[in-house]
Amino acid sequence: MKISRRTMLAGTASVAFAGTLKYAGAQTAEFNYKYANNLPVSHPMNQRAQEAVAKIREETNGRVAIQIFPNNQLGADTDMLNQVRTGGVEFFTLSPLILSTLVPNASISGIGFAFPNYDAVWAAMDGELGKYVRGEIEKANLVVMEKIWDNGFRQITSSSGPINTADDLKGFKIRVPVSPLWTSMFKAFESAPASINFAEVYSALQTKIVDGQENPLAIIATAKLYEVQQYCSLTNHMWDGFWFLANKRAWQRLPEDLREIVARNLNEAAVKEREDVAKLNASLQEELTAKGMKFNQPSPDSFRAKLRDAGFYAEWKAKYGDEAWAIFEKAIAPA
Ligand code: X2X
Repeated sequence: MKISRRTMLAGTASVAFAGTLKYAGAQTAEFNYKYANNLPVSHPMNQRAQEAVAKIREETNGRVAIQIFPNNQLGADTDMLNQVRTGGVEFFTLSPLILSTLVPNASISGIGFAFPNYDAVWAAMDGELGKYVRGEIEKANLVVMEKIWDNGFRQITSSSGPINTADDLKGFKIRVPVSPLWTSMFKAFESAPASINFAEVYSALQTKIVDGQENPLAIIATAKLYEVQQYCSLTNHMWDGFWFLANKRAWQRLPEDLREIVARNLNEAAVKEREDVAKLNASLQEELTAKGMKFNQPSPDSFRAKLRDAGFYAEWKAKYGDEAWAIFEKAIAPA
């Protein structure tokens, strides 16, 4: 590739905008696509995406250039979902639960306490349950990559004290992402959930609009939520991931051979990212403790009982319908 002064300058400007993500010379590529997401640059999702984007550029001989816009630079999740639908951005990663604002049954993988561990998660999401959800996403005219990326098992943080049992969640002012399933779950716990996009979470915690939030350790660490939250309760109350979505027209503009290169590299990156996040979640408790967080490990029993007694599972079974629920139950059945 010939590097002109113009491409060099364009590259420099992009670097300044995208934090530490490298980006070189969009002008020379045939397909200049944007990938937007809500996570800090240091999160494994952005690190592995950056590797994938470099490989895609190389393997397509520079024909496909994907620029990453991390950290809500192009808007909050609900805005970015609109953008990927209209083509304002070509790629976007989103939690299945937030995606359910467009594809109602996409949230089924986030039902409380569904998966006992990662083996069960990947068997389901790389298997029939994931296939079912991807079918639903495609019906909404979005393209979705086969491998879902990991967000992780979610833990509750607070500035007011540890959560030991379901009773401690009563009246608790907690931020939840914008999704009916999240709101419903914390209403079942009799908390006071507030729907807030991730773009606003740090400031909502800092200004005490809410007392707590829930996220996997990798996000608590990379988004520096430990600066504004003192307690972390390892509730593991749900698993969450990120579907890698593409705008359909933009995807179809790519010739078949380029689509194969893009999809293969993104899916390979997803599998590596899963390993990174699992490792991080195993090591981060120590690191976050050193930063001043206080951890506790509650038993899941009172939380599960509360959800059951509140009719949470029955309500969502009725909402998803018998077909989806049957696939879900099969996917979470002990092997
Ligand atoms: O918004 C959140 O909490 C996050 C970052 O975990 C999601 O994308 C669902």
